[in-house]
Amino acid sequence: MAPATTATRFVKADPYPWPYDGDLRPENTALMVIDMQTDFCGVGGYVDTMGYDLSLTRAPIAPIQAVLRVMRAGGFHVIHTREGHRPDLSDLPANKRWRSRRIGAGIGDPGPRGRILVRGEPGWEIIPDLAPGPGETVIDKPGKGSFCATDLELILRTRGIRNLVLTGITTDVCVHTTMREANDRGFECLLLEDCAGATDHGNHLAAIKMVTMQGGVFGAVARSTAVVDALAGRA
Ligand code: C5J
Repeated sequence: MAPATTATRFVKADPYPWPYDGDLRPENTALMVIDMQTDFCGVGGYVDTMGYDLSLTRAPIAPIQAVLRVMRAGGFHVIHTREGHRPDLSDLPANKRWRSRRIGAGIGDPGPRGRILVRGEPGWEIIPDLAPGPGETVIDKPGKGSFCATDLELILRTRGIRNLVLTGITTDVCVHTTMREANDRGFECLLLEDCAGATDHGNHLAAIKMVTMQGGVFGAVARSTAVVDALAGRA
């Protein structure tokens, strides 16, 4: 619950004003920017090599920039993630590599932006438009979820972060997996629909809808402007 002396603050969201108890403060809330890497939204990266439409995974860049601006200015925590594997591929499951090779974009194999989804390669870098700022946390993850085989939960608990505003790509894979993992751990999650994108627009829409079922089974969904308005006191 919000401390007795603190006014409540909500973001206009579906299916409930978020967060559930109005305890929205810079101290307890983080913006998560998931996998905005060249491999997922840049020319010559993993998604491009698979032949998917980059405009879908690039669409969230400008809305994320707007949310980053207001949340940075408000003193909120910002956490970036990067999906990628060790150069020796010791953390790459054989089935994940096999599946990626089937579609012509083998993880660990050379591509136009270096070895696909390998840490330290140009394609693995976060795009310059959304580069992490000084002091912002960067989580390197070998899987789709941001909690699997990372220290993310330890960092969140240590800093007293309870609310997560989720953005990034792809909506139906890494963003959704992270939201589900976070929700099961008791974090209060908000997915910003225009700040996320998938390699298939139907999957993006389905992933958004899934969140809103059962009274908000994984949390709530809002648009970036709702966060901007709430933080400006216009909600
Ligand atoms: C995928 C991700 N789609 N960041 N990764 O393989 O969603």
